[in-house]
Amino acid sequence: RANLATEHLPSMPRFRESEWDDNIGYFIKKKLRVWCRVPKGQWQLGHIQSTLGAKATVLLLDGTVVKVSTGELQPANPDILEGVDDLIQLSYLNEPSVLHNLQYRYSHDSIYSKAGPVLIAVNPFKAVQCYGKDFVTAYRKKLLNKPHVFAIADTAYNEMMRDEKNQSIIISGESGAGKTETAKVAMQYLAALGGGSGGVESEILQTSSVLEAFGNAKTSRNDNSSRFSRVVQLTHEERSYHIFYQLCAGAPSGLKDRLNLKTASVYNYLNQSDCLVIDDVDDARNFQMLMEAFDTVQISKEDQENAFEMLAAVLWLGNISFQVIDNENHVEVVADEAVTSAARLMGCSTEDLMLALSTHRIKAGKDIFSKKLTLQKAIETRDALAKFIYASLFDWLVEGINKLLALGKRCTGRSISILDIYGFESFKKNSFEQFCINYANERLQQHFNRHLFKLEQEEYESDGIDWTKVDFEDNQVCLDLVEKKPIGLISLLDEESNFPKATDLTFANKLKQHLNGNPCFKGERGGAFSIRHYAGEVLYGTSGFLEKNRDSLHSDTLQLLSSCSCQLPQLFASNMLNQFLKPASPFHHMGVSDSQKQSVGTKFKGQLFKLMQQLESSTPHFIRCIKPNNKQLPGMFENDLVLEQLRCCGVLEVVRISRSGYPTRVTHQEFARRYGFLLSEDHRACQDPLSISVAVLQQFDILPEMYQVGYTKLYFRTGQIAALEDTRKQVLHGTLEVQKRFRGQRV
Ligand code: AOV
Ligand code: MG
Repeated sequence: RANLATEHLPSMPRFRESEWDDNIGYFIKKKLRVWCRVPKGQWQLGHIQSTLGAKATVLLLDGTVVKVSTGELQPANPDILEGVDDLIQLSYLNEPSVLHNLQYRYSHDSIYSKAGPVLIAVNPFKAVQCYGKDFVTAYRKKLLNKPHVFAIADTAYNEMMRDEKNQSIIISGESGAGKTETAKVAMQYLAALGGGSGGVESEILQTSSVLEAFGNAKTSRNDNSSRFSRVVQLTHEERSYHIFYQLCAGAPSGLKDRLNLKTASVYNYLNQSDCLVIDDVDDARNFQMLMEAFDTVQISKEDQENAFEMLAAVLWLGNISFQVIDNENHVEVVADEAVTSAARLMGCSTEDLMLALSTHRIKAGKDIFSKKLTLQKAIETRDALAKFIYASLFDWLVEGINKLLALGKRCTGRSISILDIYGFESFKKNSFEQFCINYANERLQQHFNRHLFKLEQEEYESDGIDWTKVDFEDNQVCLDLVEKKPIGLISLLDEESNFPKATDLTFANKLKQHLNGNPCFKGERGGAFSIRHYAGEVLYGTSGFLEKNRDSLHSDTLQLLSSCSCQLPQLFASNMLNQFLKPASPFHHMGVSDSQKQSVGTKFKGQLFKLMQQLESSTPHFIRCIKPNNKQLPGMFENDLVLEQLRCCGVLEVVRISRSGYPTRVTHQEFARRYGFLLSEDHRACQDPLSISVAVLQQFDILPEMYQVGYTKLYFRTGQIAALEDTRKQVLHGTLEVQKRFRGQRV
């Protein structure tokens, strides 16, 4: 992290952006370049010729002369700063300069840049040659110090070893920005560090192939998007999880027969979005690769077969249809290939499945009687079963993989976590899924803010450091809107979900009634509402919110699953029941009532809190992925789109804060202990840690503007401690007399 950043251009005038107007004359005199916003809105480089009042005449680099108001001009950085690695090196940090720097690097295939402590990764949408084994070695041996995910992973590893603290690499960015790819690059590096004889490297890397097949799907934003629920309903242009299409296209004929498997177009859960294939993606071939990955992560053939049975069962469930039998809209299941196939794959009788999907047993006192379901209820019951099987299958897979990876491996007790989640989403139509996704991103953004702005500034203040505050967008108000009890969105949703007569519209009205005072909330027409997220305003339709939040699995369905002769349905059911039953209570199927079950929203919030706790107890390393265009195309850098992302994820403020801040901090005691021995003995004798520290700083001529002395700690600008560390190393490795060698020398 040796960035001796801002001080290397002493001849440049340094002024705040608000002082720019007073410095225009200097730019004319010295013929310095400026950014000029031409009438079309784009920024172009030029030289100011003259000014008259608030108007300036500017000669652009292409030879044209334009007249613009001085408000449309910004100082440009000198040539030698073209394409610097770290944005904090820029003398001028205005938006056109930052954009130009990133674009310049991008056009030279340097997709990684630093913004102070944060790594920026701009999605290349093509193969870039910087991930080979030679690159791993080069970063490991510190032969390369250009910004890279490898460098971040290396720092995380070193800090874990040095500080004996857990680390986390937190990757964020919009959908399609490159988070998952970046996470894989980080894993590649860490696996290579930990690899060698055990061969854990390929196992770990292959786990992502398996998890992606079951957890990723095509959306309109990203052909390989990380998702979480979408088994039963698809939006136009989108697909369900890759695994379904891979299985249908790639299963060998024996397996196909055993599963009674047809082509993807036959299944309602897959054909409803008119999108069965992805350009340039061969599902059948990917199925072969998945089988290899399964073998590598040592999932047994039997388990694989069981998993495929569950997938086929889900597909057939989606084809089960109902026949209305009376004028109250009650139904019976149509006895056809769909229901017989689903029943056979799950290991239950067709009659039992038909019964579970068309009736619910109700307990009244001691009696239990059967009630026929309406068409709507029956469809909900069927879809809930399909979703439950798929979700359980995914959990089972993750658990299995974790067990296999941990098997016989040495565990040091310290960890590096890599966080890759679904990115912020705003579609034309947004529903409960987008709400959950965006809420999670909102929480992560707060973690980012806390670490890079809030905690930083609070620490300076409480330690008495002279310091200019940098403003940042606090998103607590938006989080309150979602989380507050009892009047937050999730609480209100739960309340409405438990109310039998509630509809999506009554829910929408409830929100309007209670939340309209929150500045991040707006009730919209037609049962919609909008939330002002940190990354922009999103319009949500309430349609389906209640049902998706309830995600109710009736106790009859659970009982059916636990009576199945196949291994997995049984396991899924007992896992579910174990969640509800305290160890002491008797095992009783009818004991699970819907009100005992946590809603999806509340469960999601709980999981998110757990995640945040885990992140809070580790040292964070942030990677911000940027999507340069919406077309998933290489070589296309859309300024406005990039700027929007830089703005809303706070990158520009981070650069400002790191430039004016003191990223390295050490307590007086630590500092004295580590560097005190560099002083002569008479300096060291009978002195307190603070005096020793100050003496070290003076002896080594650390410039006063490069550090600050707080009540408890010393604060250093970027790069300063590296120089001292070097000296310390030299002294420890050499055996020359310390005092003689260093007294009076400049480091
Ligand atoms: P995401 O994880 O951020 O979206 P991905 O990591 O899936 O986005 O990236 C989307 C696509 O961009 C990939 O499928 C690649 O084609 C391309 N891509 C990203 N990073 C690189 C890279 N370093 N080199 C080459 N191509 C890349 V989402 O999960 O939708 O929020 O939910
Ligand atoms: Mg992803």
